[in-house]
Formats: sequence, C-alpha cells, structure tokens
Amino acid sequence: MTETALKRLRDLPSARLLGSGTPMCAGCGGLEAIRQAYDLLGGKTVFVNAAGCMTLLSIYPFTPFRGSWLYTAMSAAPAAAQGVRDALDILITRKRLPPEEDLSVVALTGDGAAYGMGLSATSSAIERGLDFLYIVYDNEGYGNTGQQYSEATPHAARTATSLAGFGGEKKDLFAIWVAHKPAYAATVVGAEPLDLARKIEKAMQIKGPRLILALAPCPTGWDYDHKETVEIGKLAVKTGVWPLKEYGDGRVVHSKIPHPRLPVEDYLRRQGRFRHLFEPQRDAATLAAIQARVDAYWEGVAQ
Ligand SMILES: Cc1ncc(C[n+]2csc(CCOP(=O)(O)OP(=O)(O)O)c2C)c(N)n1
Ligand code: SF4
Ligand SMILES: [Mg+2]
Repeated sequence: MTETALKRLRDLPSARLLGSGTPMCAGCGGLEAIRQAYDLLGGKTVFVNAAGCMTLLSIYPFTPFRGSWLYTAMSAAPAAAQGVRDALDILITRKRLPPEEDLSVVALTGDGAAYGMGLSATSSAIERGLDFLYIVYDNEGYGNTGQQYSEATPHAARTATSLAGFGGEKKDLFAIWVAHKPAYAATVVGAEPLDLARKIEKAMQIKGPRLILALAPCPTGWDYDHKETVEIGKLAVKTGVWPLKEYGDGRVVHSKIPHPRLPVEDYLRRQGRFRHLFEPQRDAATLAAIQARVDAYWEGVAQ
C-alpha cells in the first residue's frame, strides 16, 4: 500500500488501523469474535463475505486472511457459498484438487444480511444441506452505513432510523435456524472465548449447514467507550440478554446459565443507545417489560 493510501486510512475519523492496514473501529466486538474463530479455522478456508463492516478487512490487493476471500452482495452470501462448494467438489471429482487440499466454505455476514436481506438464500441453502459454516457477527444494526435499524435491533434501542428508540422485537435467528434442523447452530460472544472456541471446534468436526451466531458489541453503533467491549459482552451473558446455547442432534442445550442473573439494567445503562430509558427520567414501564421478557425466556430453560 502506498504511503498516500495509508495516510488516507489513518486520517479516517474514528478509525484505527489493525493488522493489514484496515480501517476498523477500536474495540469492535465483531472483529474480536471473528479473530478468535479464525485462529481455529485457519487458512484452509474460503470466506464468502457479504457487504458490511467486515468487508473492510480486505482492501484490494491486501487481505488479512491467509486463505481465500470473496466479496458478495448483502443477500447473496449463502448462494455464493453454494457456488464455491460446488466448484471445489467438481475440482475434486475431476482430480484437479487432491481431497486433502479441500477448503472449508465459510459465509461471513452481519445481522442485516443474516436476519433480513439474506434470509431467503440462507433458508434455501440449509434446505439443500449445503456443507458450509455461516458466521454472523450481530451488532444489532446496519453498522457499516451508520447503524440503521435491522431486524436484529433489540426493542427500545436507538438507531439512526428509529430515533424514538422503539422498534419491534429482535428476531430470533437461532430459532429460525433450529426450525430448519441444521447440522449445528450455536450462539457465542467474543467475551467468552473458551465457550466460543469449543463451539467453533465442534462445528469444524461436522458437515452440513452450521451456524455460529456471535453477539458483536459495537462501540460506534451502541454508543459506549471502546474499552468496555469485553465488559459489555460479559454483561449480555450475565444478565441473560444473550443466552449462550447450541443445537445439535435435535435438541438445544445452554452452555452457560447465568447464576445469579443480573438485572438487564446493568447491561442497558452502559450503552448510549438506551440512554433515553434512564434520562431525563427513568422509563420504568419499558425497563420492566424488557426485564419481563428476559425472565420469561429463562423460566422456560431447565436450570
Ligand atoms: C442491497 C443493498 N442495500 C444496501 C447496501 C449498502 N450497505 C452496505 S453494508 C450495509 C450494512 C450491512 O449491515 P450488516 O449486514 O448488519 O453488517 P454491518 O454493516 O453491521 O457489519 C449496507 C446497508 C448494499 N450493499 N446492498
Ligand atoms: S461500526 Fe461496529 S461492527 Fe462496524 S467496525 Fe465499528 S465497532 Fe465494528
Ligand atoms: Mg450489523
């Protein structure tokens, strides 16, 4: 990269150079999770990456991935993953690629693609039994374009397109995957690295459609100090807002049950996107409704 190009990247507001000279926000929880996953997945992979923050990791002709990387439209990652998988299989059948040099196909998208624009393509890919791992970094909004509301945005969170801060409920993508009976599905967060690593390793042993759904605390979109990413990720788990669980062999098992479960306020009040629930006066009704929904979820879980 030329000095001029590097200078232009360094001068981007709120951007920090990481690794390959990539402009990403400091404290990005999505990057935290993906980096940990990549340490295990390694270079024998083809990453099929739909438009979003993580497409900024690769700036032509540079990429931090040791394997291959392919950029797709927001809705198309699972369809592109099918094409890549088919191409690899054809090469192996024609003996142009030794089976031991086969690559794992990994779709990588944000929540805007996974919960919304790409959901139809995802459903079809699972239905066809496509052998791929789908990693979603869920920063609960269209982060790359300024944190607009997505179908993963939690109720009452302020976004660029829901100023009053009251949208619908966050869509349950894990449940949608489970309804398709995939080979494997799991939720993770970068702040719980052992749980994340165990689930990635498990997913790597299985063939078929597999989901790793990572909550991705986002200092820029969620409006908090970037130093707090790990703390906020841990609070998402300790308050029960982000249940850590996995699906396989026809049943869902929780990998971590928070005991005692902290009040959801401990998580919400750390983030500017929920500030209107506390200032200028406390919105007790909305806070109670959010707590009640989390309580209801855990009441249905064998403790
Ligand atoms: C069909 C389409 N509409 C809009 C865009 C512009 N766009 C690029 S990235 C992005 C946000 C994607 O959100 P998400 O999938 O959650 O990833 P994040 O940006 O949060 O990493 C949008 C809207 C696009 N690339 N394609
Ligand atoms: S906007 Fe959020 S998800 Fe995107 S790079 Fe910045 S911290 Fe990461
Ligand atoms: Mg997003």
